[in-house]
Amino acid sequence: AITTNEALHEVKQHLTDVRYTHTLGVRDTALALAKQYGADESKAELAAILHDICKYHDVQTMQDIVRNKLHEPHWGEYGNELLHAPCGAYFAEHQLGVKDKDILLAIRFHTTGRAGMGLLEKVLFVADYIEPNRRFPGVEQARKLAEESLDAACCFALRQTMFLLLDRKQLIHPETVSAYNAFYKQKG
Ligand code: DGI
Ligand code: FE
Ligand code: FE
Ligand code: FE
Repeated sequence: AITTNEALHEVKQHLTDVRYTHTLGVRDTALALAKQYGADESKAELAAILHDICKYHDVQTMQDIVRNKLHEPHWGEYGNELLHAPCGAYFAEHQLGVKDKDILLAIRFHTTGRAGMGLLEKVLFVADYIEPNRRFPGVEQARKLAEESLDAACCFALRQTMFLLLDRKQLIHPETVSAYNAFYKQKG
């Protein structure tokens, strides 16, 4: 399996400096959250390092992957921003030999979330949202929530993302809605 150092070396070649700095922030935050909430720290670290590996990959190539390799064209029908998540998981599995299902799921759903997210998925989802280089209104509240409840932080991030998408008149992926509904059903 790929080591964390090999993974860092690999992702650096695919990312801008700013995006690489974000990735290091996600790694540190994912490690802290994994420790706090009892997730596997080495899985959290590798998932975090690799999560945005396809962020700057060619859109046409990624459209081709979600249609013809994953047979899940819906990823490309709700906005190009979503493609890097399932394609990142595909890249990690097929180019880097990552076999761990939890890591692959965490990368795959790091942008939309999904109903019934596992612990590692939640850790990466929240870490991506609150890592120290993130600056947006509400990030401080998200960081506070994450200290008390991983689920509360996930809910908050999903709500804020949907507000943002509505505001920008962008499509909301069904997994984003399902993830939101699942958290709120659970809370009642
Ligand atoms: O890759 P990052 O910037 O670190 O973060 P990310 O993978 O969470 O991507 C965030 C972007 O994805 C942001 O511009 C909002 C967008 N996004 C998240 N959920 C949805 C979405 N875009 C659409 N169209 N629909 C969604 O459901
Ligand atoms: Fe991302
Ligand atoms: Fe995110
Ligand atoms: Fe990210």
